Amino acid sequence: ASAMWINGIDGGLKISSERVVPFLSRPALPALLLPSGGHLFSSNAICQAFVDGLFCMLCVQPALLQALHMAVLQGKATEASKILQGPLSYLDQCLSKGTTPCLTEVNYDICAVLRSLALSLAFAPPGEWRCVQAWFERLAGEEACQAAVLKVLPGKGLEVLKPFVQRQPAPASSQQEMEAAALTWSRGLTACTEPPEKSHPILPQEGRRNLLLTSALPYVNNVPHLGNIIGCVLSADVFARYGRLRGWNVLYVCGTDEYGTATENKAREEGLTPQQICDKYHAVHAEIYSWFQVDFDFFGRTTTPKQTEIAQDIFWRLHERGFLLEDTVEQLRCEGCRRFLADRFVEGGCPHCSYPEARGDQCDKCGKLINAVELKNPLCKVCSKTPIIQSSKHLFLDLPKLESQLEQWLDKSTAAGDWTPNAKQITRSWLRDGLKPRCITRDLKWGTPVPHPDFKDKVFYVWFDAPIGYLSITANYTDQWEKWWKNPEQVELYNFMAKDNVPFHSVVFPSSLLGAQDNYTLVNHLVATEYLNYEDTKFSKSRGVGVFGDMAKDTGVPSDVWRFYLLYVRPEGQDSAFSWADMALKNNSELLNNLGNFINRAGMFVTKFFEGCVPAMELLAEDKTLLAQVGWELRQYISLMDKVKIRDGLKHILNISRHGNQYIQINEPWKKIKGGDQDRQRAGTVTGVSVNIACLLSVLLQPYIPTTSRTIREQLNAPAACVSTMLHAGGSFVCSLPAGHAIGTVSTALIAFVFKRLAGGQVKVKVGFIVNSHPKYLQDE
Ligand code: B3M
Ligand code: ZN
Repeated sequence: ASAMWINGIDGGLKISSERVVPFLSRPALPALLLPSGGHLFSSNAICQAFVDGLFCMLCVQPALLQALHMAVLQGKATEASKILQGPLSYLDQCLSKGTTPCLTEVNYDICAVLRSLALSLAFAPPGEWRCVQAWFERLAGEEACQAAVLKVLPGKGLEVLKPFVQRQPAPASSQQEMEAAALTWSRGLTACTEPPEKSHPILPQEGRRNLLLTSALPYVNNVPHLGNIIGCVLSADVFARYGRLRGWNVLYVCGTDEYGTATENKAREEGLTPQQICDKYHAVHAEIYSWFQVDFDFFGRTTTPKQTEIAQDIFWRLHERGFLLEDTVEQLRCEGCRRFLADRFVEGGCPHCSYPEARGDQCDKCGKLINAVELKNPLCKVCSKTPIIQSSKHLFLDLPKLESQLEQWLDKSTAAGDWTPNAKQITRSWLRDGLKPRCITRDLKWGTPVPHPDFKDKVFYVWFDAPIGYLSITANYTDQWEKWWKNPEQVELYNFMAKDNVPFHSVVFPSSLLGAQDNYTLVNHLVATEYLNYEDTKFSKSRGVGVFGDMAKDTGVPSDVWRFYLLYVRPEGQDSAFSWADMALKNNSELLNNLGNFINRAGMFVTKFFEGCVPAMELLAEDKTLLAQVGWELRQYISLMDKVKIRDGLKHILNISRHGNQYIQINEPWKKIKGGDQDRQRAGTVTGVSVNIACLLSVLLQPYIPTTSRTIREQLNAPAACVSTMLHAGGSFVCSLPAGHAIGTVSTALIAFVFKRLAGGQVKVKVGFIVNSHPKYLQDE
């Protein structure tokens, strides 16, 4: 076979006849160049890649998956074709009206070819769905498509999809599953109680899952940008909210990280004392997070007497147990400023990657830790003089002595807990390089004082001190803080952070706690995000690039919309980017056209056609299939969210409303309501099922967009127990708004506020950005 090269352009897969695979000397195999730059050689892998694209792009995706399951694995082609009947005639309609740009504009996109091929080969009886057929024929006529199809499906037809279909969870299609879904649905809310009100102080409870959540403590020298917000506080907030819905006993603490040279630098810049800077920026952070609806149980700070008490206690315990070493170190000292240049008081070339603006403790470019005297051409951050080297006595945490204990604990924690892959990998590479003693003292004034008489004028290094902040902040929340922090048997600890904070949380801080030997609760689940970029570049405070917390608020775009978009692009598993145009697009296509549209329609039908009361529902097979599909998406959502896959979880919520929209579109209740008795009853069932799905959606959306979620439930007049039933008790989709239930006033402006603003064509954002809103997505509003 001759080789072909399939290139990824604009995310679509296109074919070219070039025989180029850079590192393949004998281009004898078909190869697929992935958008990531990698290649796939095995034909199975290639089919898999195509089929993935096929499935995600297809608007009749759920039904097709189900049909493929039947046709490919069970050999039931006729039944399979019945399943596709509804969605395909809908697709046909859309094509005939030309209302699906995603389908008509794909041209000879390879996925579309395979998709239509699959449809036509297996299911389309001659003469039916003429537009679908014509569409397929037009695409299939393209030479490039024919070549691709021949290579990928060498005379095997649908069989080639077998390995793929087998790996998919069985879609709820069988009679049994439909009936089971209908039975669950019919149980309603009867068995469930309302979720308990939060009462402070929240303490671990016997017999419950007790989750202690922290997000990295933001430095107090700046205004957080969107990357900071999604990286820790917002991610932890979503998980905390989800956990509470699940009925777990959750405590979420955070606070500002106030010591360290970063604060002192900022104080000098602004002509304030470090304490004044802390007070000012603590308030700024608290206000921004509150605007973003981050629901901390307690938001504290590190400059408190409790911090001194607990840090010094841990220090003495380490000292008594022989885990601290004394050593004389060479340090940079600025003679102009008459002080030692620790950490952020000095900048120079990184000894590892040569990045010219590395700090005295860590390089922002390569992330490696640095010993300040190793910097190339170091300069004092204040007066820009070249410092001299002078020695001083310091204390070190003896990491080599703690290493084997640490490794034992790490093996257990990473095996049993949900550590993100980047957290495991960063930790492994630290251990592979071998641990060295780490200096925990500094010649500074602004910090927790070192209590040892020989080190009177020193303070603790901020990274020794800061994680102890989690404990002291909890101690400022409740005197019974030890029930959380010295209780590993009952408590599970989740640490949320961006990946550059990983080694301090997985190696250094656990070593301190292990060495202090006081039965501390150590991290069970370390959840680290990748980086969020800003458009095509990095967020940068110094260059003024990016969106900062206070600006987000000034744009007039509601907090829920910011949350939705940030969570939709959460850098989960890989770096991602914030983009204004994409935010407008995702809001319009997902929040408005998909979610908002569905929920509004469901509610409006009840109001307009049924005087505001949920109509009687008489479930047919088609309705039960939908219940089963929604149940399946709900279970996916739960299993992903349990593993803190927040972005992936959101995709399943959106799938549910896509199913719902399709269901309404196919059944056309606005027409049936004008028909005879049977039609009117059908309109009632479809409306009743839809408004119940809307209620379910409001529950699933609560962790992401809490205000909208609450508004939906208020408008539907939904019973409080729907929250606990649909998540907490095993996650089942039940009828929570039974026939006769009176809903409130459903306003069309449910989540449309922002989109109206965006719909004008442009949004002028105060901070100087102009956003195009792609108005074509709004035409059918
Ligand atoms: N303040 C670093 C940061 O904001 C640091 C985190 C401390 S977590 C205990 O990225
Ligand atoms: Zn200086």
